Amino acid sequence: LRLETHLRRATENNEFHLVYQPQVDLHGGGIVAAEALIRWRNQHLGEMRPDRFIAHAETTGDIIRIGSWVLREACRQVRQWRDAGLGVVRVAVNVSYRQFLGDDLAVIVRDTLREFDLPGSALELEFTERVLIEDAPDTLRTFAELRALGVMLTIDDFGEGYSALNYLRRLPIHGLKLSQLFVEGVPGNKSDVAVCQAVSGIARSLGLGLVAEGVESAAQREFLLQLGVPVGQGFLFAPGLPPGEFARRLGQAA
Ligand code: G
Ligand code: G
Ligand code: G
Ligand code: MN
Ligand code: NA
Repeated sequence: LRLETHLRRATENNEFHLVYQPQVDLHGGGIVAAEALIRWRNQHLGEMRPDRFIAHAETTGDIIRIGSWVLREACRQVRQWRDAGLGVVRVAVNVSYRQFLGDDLAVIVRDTLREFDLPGSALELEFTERVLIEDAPDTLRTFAELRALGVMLTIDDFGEGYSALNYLRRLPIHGLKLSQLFVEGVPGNKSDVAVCQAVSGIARSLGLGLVAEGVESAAQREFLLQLGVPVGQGFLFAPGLPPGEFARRLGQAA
């Protein structure tokens, strides 16, 4: 069977699960949020990383169903963590551009928050830079509605694409994620240092939050701290963790 066929059946066959990668306060070391990352285990295809099927699912339209599952599962999980007294943790969910166009995202998000009796502040949505590039008519309205729900809105992998900085200024977002593409080279690579400084400057001057991705070494963490980046995510702290392991770490910090 082809990838498409397996992918179409994956949701009903319960083949997806989420892992949770901590976002860490670079000063104090505490966990401030978790990014939910999808994993697919299929008995014929084995373990499939998202970079092998998300783009595909965007083409076929399966991403609409998968994306709704991810949102619901992440909210179910954060409800459970809150009920267990593990603190007011927020979960960040990746939203693909196609999902953004497909349905009324704000309605889906509102209904899912209601279902699990969660405040909007329990959820963060990570959008790709495509929302800045493509001038979809409903973008501003949807962002405004999501923001009104109290949901945190961020631009993922910032700096990789051709970000329209003018448009960035008009979107009511809360933060940016500095792409690991540039974090990788600091503090040694001069042009990576320059891009990190520039993105940090953009975030500061627009009053946006900033999360550095792909933090793997103490030297990178030190550089980012010097730059004033508040939050980091990466293998230095933890990879994506099964929910039980993430909860264990939250519990230790509490
Ligand atoms: O092997 P890995 O570290 O990705 O597994 C993470 C956790 O996710 C494991 O504890 C396992 O119980 C759970 N898990 C693994 N595969 C699946 C799956 O296909 N579906 C669901 N619902 N959970 C899974
Ligand atoms: O977890 P990993 O580093 O393998 O993720 C690879 C890519 O897949 C990343 O760019 C990440 O944003 C994307 N990704 C992971 N989970 C999801 C998801 O639930 N939805 C979407 N749209 N993308 C995801
Ligand atoms: O694009 P997005 O930020 O959603 O993708 C997150 C991806 O980055 C996940 O696939 C995750 O496994 C990966 N990742 C997370 N931390 C690190 C890191 O420190 N180094 C590298 N190389 N990849 C990372
Ligand atoms: Mn992301
Ligand atoms: Na990213």
